[in-house]
Amino acid sequence: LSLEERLARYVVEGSKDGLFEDLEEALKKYAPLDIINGPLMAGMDEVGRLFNDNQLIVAEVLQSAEVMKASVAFLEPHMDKTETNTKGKIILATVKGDVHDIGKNLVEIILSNNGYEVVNLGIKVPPEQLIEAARKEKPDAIGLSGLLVKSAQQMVVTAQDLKAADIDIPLLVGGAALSRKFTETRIAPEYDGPVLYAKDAMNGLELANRLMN
Ligand code: B1M
Repeated sequence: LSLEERLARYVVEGSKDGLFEDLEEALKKYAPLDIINGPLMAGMDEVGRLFNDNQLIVAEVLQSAEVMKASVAFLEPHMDKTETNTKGKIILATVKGDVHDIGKNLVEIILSNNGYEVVNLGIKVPPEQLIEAARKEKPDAIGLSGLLVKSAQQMVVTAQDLKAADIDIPLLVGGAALSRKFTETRIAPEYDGPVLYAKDAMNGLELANRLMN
């Protein structure tokens, strides 16, 4: 197998045997984020496919998630960083009912490496907790992540609840179940402030930068 294929394999098989040596090798050829978005994500997509076909069980998908998390943690120190932490403050959360957090945590790494102060509220975060955090932290934006189809609907509810609490700071939304169209036609109309759809973590950073200017 090529290096790229081996990296995807570790994720699919949920195995760390040789993983870090191969990540070290990959760093000689690729930027850390390209390793994540390339072979590691290809592995995760394969996991999603196998799971969908009932060829993997949840426990196995969890092992794959462990490999992905360990890889991101290994690559993180090699990512570009700015020294300042003054661009703005962003609250991040995976919405109520959803436990998927690898994408959200990647967004956290990228934002905090690029000058943002991030308050990560974790997973299954109900609107009330977001409202409380928004009042306490006074962030410049709120970032919501969700991967399940029902999470897209949960984002609509979250936007309604935030609006009812008189919160109108920009919302940044992302995750596999969302699209730009859903964001513009279903979430944005329920909210008073801007609502922006990020297709990946890098795009999330670009949008945050645009918001702060
Ligand atoms: Co689950 N899961 N899962 N899962 N899981 C999916 C999402 C699924 C598509 C798999 C499938 O069936 N093909 C499917 C959803 C179906 C649907 O609703 N349409 C699914 C399901 C069904 C489930 C359960 C219901 C399974 C069950 O229990 N029967 C259950 C749900 C539990 C719950 O949430 N209540 C479940 C559980 C799990 C695990 C716990 C085992 C594990 C998660 C572990 C963890 O996150 N700590 C897991 C995993 C790993 C997946 C897949 C395989 C991979 C997700 C992932 O981490 N991708 C996933 C299939 C897939 O996506 N291919 C699947 C890598 C990550 C880097 O990408 O999170 O998409 P992602 O983030 C991207 C972008 O989306 C974006 O940036 C990132 C890239 O740069 N992004 C943002 C995300 N958030 C953003 C926020 C932003 C900006 C960008 O700004 C704020």
